[in-house]
Amino acid sequence: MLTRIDHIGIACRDLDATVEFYRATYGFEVFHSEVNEEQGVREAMLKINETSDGGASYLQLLEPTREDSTVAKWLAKNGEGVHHIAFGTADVDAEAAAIGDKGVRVLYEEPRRGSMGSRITFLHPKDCHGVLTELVTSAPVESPEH
Ligand code: CMX
Ligand code: CO
Repeated sequence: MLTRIDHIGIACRDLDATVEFYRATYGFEVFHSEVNEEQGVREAMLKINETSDGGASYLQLLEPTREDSTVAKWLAKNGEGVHHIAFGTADVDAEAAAIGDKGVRVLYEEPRRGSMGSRITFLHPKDCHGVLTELVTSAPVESPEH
């Protein structure tokens, strides 16, 4: 079951300036930031609210760390803006398998590491009416064993 909007991923060229926009305009503070070399991003997570499944919803601000990253490629084509949405689930493996069985392309054979030790995978935007869609199982609240 998908139980929350975990985050909305927003591609930006200048992470610090974008963080400052969200702080000054809306009062959102950075909850967590990290570099994910595998994904080729420097990111800031702004927590918006906690959710009834024990998780939370965030904005994920993403700046590419290298020119060949997916976000750099997307920025070059589209400019800054909403890059993907992410649904939270207690079991990303089962959700990915079930959605894959419906004919939607799941981009990773095994979930990979996402923000704050989460496990993530992606669904191809061309199979999701143009929306790059991520599935997330966060750690450690939902998966203390990981
Ligand atoms: N949203 C909607 N459509 C998208 C898209 C996006 N974010 N990214 C690409 N597309 C579309 C393109 O517009 C293109 O469509 P057309 O053929 O009609 O022009 C098509 O998909 C292919 O795009 P591409 O530019 O050739 O890009 P690739 O196929 O090389 O990569 C994708 C697309 C989805 C496979 C790649 O972006 C990917 O693997 N994404 C998952 C990983 C990721 O996004 N990581 C960064 C975030 C990390 C995090 O959230 O933690
Ligand atoms: Co994301």
